[in-house]
Amino acid sequence: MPIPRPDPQGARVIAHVDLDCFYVQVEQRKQPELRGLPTAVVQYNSWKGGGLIAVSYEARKFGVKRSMRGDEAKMVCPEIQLVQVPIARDKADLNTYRNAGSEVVSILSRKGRCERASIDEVYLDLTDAAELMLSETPLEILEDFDEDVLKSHVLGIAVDEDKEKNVRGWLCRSGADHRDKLLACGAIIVAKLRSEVLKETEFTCSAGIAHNKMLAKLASGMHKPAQQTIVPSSAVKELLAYLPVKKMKQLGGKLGSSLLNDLGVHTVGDLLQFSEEKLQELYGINTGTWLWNISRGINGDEVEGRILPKSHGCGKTFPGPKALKTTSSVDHWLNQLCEELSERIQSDLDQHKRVAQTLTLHARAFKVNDMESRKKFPSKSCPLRYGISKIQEDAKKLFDSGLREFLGSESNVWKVTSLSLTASKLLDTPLGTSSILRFFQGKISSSAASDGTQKGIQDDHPSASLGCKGDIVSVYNDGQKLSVAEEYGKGNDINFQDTRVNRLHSPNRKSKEKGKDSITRYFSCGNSSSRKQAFDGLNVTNQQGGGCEVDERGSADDRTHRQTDDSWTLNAENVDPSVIDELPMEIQQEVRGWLRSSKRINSAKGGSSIFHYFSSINN
Ligand code: TTP
Repeated sequence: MPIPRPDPQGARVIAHVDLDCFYVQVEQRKQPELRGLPTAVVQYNSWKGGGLIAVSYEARKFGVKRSMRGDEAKMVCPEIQLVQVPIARDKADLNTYRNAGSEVVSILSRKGRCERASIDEVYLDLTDAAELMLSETPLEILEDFDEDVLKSHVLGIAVDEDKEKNVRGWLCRSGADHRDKLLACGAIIVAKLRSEVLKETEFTCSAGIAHNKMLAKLASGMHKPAQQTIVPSSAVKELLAYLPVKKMKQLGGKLGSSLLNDLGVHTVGDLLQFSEEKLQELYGINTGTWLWNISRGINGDEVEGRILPKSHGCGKTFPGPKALKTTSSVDHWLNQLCEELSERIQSDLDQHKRVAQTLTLHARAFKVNDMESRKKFPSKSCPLRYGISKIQEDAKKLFDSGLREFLGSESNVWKVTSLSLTASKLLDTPLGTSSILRFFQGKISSSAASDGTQKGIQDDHPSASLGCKGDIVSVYNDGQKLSVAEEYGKGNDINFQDTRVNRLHSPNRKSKEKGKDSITRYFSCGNSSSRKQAFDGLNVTNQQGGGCEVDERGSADDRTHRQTDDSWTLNAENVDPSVIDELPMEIQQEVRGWLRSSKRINSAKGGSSIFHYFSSINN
């Protein structure tokens, strides 16, 4: 559901930068002899020459489109160069494209807050940089404009033969208001960034410069390739008056259809005839206000300051005769996907110290004897455990659980047409704590998933306590864009509600919610045996020489703590503080809390029991 945010006080300068025919440019950089030639990147399958996923602007002139297959493209443009996407593990390998996108992001982030919105799209908040430029250089006296700035398209100004002169006039006109002056500075900064991108990466990109994200995004696609478009406030009304509703982000689906069919609204500007109250009455308070806002070009969404992906995903589709019909074929592909996912989350952990918390499986399937059935294969989530074999084990359990639910009591023959896995809820780990965080994940997971039961597996829909919206996967027919769209949160449709993991990691949560928060809540949930199980891995060793060891060893076999019946003895005096210092801050606070209580109990009774401590919290 769209969330209405009023434009903040004070003008902002926001840019949306989008690389041109991105995969083609990456392939042309690898093979420079392809530059300037009509080129397309094709999906790896060989049916009718493979599906086109990116088309160069030279090929577009011949009428080549992304929806075509290679053979069809050759018919409309015989000289087209078809390049295959790289393949790894029998599926498309997008790493080259991801890395190329990261090169661009690192350049664009030089001038302001930067949000990586997809594999090839970035939002920039250039407000501070523009204000600074304006305070240092009055635009009226500027003479030396970069050629790229003068080629900008400024919506609303006359486009006659001397366009560059008009643009120059707009950029440095003396009567301009502050908002327009900021946009002019934004345009100068963006043109410079684009030329740096070209020089350093050889990629061209296009950009929109406006006062908010929504308008910047609309503008970046208006003039492509290698151009930029500026949206002054005075041009917004006309821009929206002609903008078909379906072109607006979040109006492509049911909401847009309802506007069209139920209200006869064809363009975003048509919405202006409805009062806010009327729109709220028809579509609810939030959506109503959001519609009222967008029809006036109001959008207060912040540029998020995120240059790393929100999640990692990989998927594969099995169209037509390729549909998977046996559990062994599903297992085979899940194993491949898990290997890729594991590699990617491990590299994220190594490079960026981020730990993924949630594993989600999405699938598409149908019942062979019940083709009419509209029932969807439910998406399933569970806490993510690191290590290929653990991810594989959990992914299979998620699939089995989904399949059971999908089939219900019927023993139907099924076919799976797409599989995808997502690792989400990527949290930063303070330096040195990754092993401990992984330990916590491992424990949550093992108590949830590896005991052979369905514990810990969650339906993946908004009402579930863990996971993301069931409809986040918009599977492109090649299964490729799926992962990247998801990764960078394209479309704002990832809505995680991972309450359990938040309890462990969110520093903002009050840690004393009647004594049942974060670790203690986790440990104290369930019956005493699950509490015991949860605590097993924490390997609290009451060593002879003193010291409390907290490490990853957690299996029942290598337990080194002393256990008597259902209690663990802990001598708080002997706890090595450096071990606690390794924990994330919020967990440190809690562990220190335990120890304080433990000391109090110790001094009162001459001994303590963590297990009893947890029991007392629970009671
Ligand atoms: P887009 O930005 O949608 O398109 P583009 O960069 O190819 O072309 P344009 O200049 O019009 O922006 O997608 C970025 C890349 O994502 C694209 O080069 C290939 C990939 N992609 C897919 O693999 N499958 C898809 O269905 C789409 C839409 C894109």
